[in-house]
Amino acid sequence: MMSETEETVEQKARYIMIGGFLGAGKTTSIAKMAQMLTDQGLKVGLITNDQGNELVDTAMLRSRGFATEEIPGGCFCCRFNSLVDAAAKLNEETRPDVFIAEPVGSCTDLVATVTYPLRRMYGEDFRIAPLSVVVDPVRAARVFGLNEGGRFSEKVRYIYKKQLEEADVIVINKCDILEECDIAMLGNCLNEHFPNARIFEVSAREGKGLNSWFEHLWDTDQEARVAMDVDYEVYAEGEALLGWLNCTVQLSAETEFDANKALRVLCKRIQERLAEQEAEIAHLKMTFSPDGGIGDIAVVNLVRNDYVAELSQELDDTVKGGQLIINMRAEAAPEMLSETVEQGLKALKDRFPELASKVEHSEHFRPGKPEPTHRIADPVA
Ligand SMILES: Nc1nc2c(ncn2[C@@H]2O[C@H](COP(=O)(O)OP(=O)(O)OP(=O)(O)O)[C@@H](O)[C@H]2O)c(=O)[nH]1
Ligand SMILES: [Mg+2]
Repeated sequence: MMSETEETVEQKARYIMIGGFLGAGKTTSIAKMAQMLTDQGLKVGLITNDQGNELVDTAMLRSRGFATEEIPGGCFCCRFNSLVDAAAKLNEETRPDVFIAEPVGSCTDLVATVTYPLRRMYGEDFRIAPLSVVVDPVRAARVFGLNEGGRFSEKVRYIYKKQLEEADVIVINKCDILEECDIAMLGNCLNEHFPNARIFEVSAREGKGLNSWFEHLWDTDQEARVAMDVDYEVYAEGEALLGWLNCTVQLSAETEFDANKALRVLCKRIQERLAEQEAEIAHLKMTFSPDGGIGDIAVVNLVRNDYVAELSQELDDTVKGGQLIINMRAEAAPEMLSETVEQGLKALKDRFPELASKVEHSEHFRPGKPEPTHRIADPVA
């Protein structure tokens, strides 16, 4: 994969940004890419980003041993200087050959607000790869009207389509859950709508199709062209329709309990309540880190109302306590998300009467209007 000359790699670190809507598989893809590069002897530095604090993605990537910096409390475009600081911090610690950054899943206009400013101000330090936008094929088929099913409202779909419009590379992920003919239909549809994007079909989880995508990101620099127009009023309204909740809870018990099962119970109750409220889930993700653990954590995800929550990482042993992190994004009032978590914790108590839960941090909100630090629409002007 590494066709770069060693000299170039030494001089400039590669900056790879993997975008895409909430729950599409960005973190899963980044973990695979980071592992592949590490296996090849390269040093990676990962940067996660979210509107809230206490991030599941950071916990997940760190648990796998990758140097990871997070930018909480706002998106890359609005916290551009923090992105540069995060890269500098990683540089001090590990001097990465490659930075891989995951922007917030409801963010768009990343080319004009992140990569072009990076190129102009820090072009000496970074070589910028094409922007990838990862899609969940079931979600995408619904957004483009190919299939029925739970959908977001129009302004959220505006963001979804804008993300794809600026993509240099569109990655149809989770091909393991679709028939080939469905993948081909979605591929044709995306190709019709976004003819300039290169399309890859992959399964990040199963590691299928990743090599050619990763090689493309390694071998190609992002092409300079005029960035797309974005209506920031519609973008802001779409962002605000998505309720955001992040919280951290300490769980403890006198006797050992099965944390995998506890996560399932909690997730199921939250899912039921959101379905009752007809609130479409974008992504509910939770981690449980055992007290005194040495890295192993349990992770549960849910990316649609009509889907089965999945434990993407499990703990092998029972535990007596640990830290639960909940990150939830859904098209719903943030207050409702907060009540839903309270009810979920109550359901957990009913199921595990000996379990005590203490909420240590909790925030719920609608993201504010994006106000990028920089916006460069034409990189050569
Ligand atoms: N079946 C299948 N599931 C996948 C694949 N890649 C990711 N997933 C699952 O999709 C869910 C979301 O994956 P993440 O990688 O957390 O998605 P994300 O885009 O980083 O989500 P946000 O950070 O919340 O925007 C998890 O349950 C993953 O296990 C895949 O190739 N196949
Ligand atoms: Mg993620």
